[in-house]
Amino acid sequence: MRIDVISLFPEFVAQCAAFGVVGRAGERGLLSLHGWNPRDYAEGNYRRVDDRPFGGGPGMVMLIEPLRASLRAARDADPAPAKVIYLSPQGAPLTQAKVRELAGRERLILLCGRYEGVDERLIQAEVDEEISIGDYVLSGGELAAAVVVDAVARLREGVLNDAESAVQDSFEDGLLDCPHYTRPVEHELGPVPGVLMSGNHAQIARWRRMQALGRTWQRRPDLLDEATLSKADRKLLAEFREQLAVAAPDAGANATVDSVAVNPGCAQGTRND
Ligand code: 4FV
Repeated sequence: MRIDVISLFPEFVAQCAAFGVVGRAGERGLLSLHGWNPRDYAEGNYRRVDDRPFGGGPGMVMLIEPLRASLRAARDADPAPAKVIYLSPQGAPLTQAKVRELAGRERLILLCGRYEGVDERLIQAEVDEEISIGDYVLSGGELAAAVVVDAVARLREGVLNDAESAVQDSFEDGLLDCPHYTRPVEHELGPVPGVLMSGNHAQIARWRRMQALGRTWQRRPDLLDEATLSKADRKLLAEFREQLAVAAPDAGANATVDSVAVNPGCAQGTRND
């Protein structure tokens, strides 16, 4: 996969993508990242890339031509067609589903704004899609571009080794992830849920699914409305809620009863007994 980044600080995204599985993907040629700086295409001895907003108001706006020229150079750098994504708070929220869609493409061009943003005429003429990583204002689109590069790269074939890809990531099926435990089994902070030490993989999968459903219900009910739950899922969620009601009768949905308490068969039994 090839990703071109249009940015006044192209090394920013390159640095972010130089570590861990994404860094390894680059070394193994599974991902090629290329930066293009609009200032390299700016005219005049000041090489302006921004100017004051028409209509007045604070801040500056990025000029059309330096961006257009750097976009053209990025497009011409590889014959494969590229989807141009502009990262901005006005974009559609980035979701795992969108990440999966983008990971299916051979080329992306990520346009990073700075200042107040980019001249709207450039967006209308050159941008295929606007994406936001969240309802807050960053000082530049680079961090958002780095998020896209990381989330997309890890879904590319061969980037995650089996162990890594086996992990059922959050949101893969629209639910939050279940809790995770590792050594030591006993710790002053509490035991590991017994079911995880049982070796009974069916029971473990059931427990993890119940936890994913329960935590999504507790923390992100909006996701539950989106998710398609099977009959078995609804039964598991009902069981989670019953156990929660037993474990913390007066605590209601937002009870942060740790998963041990809502799990019969916990090594030490429930903390509340
Ligand atoms: C942003 C976001 C974001 C807005 C003005 C860059 C900044 C500045 N991008 N998701 N949230 N961009 O805050 O993607 O130009």
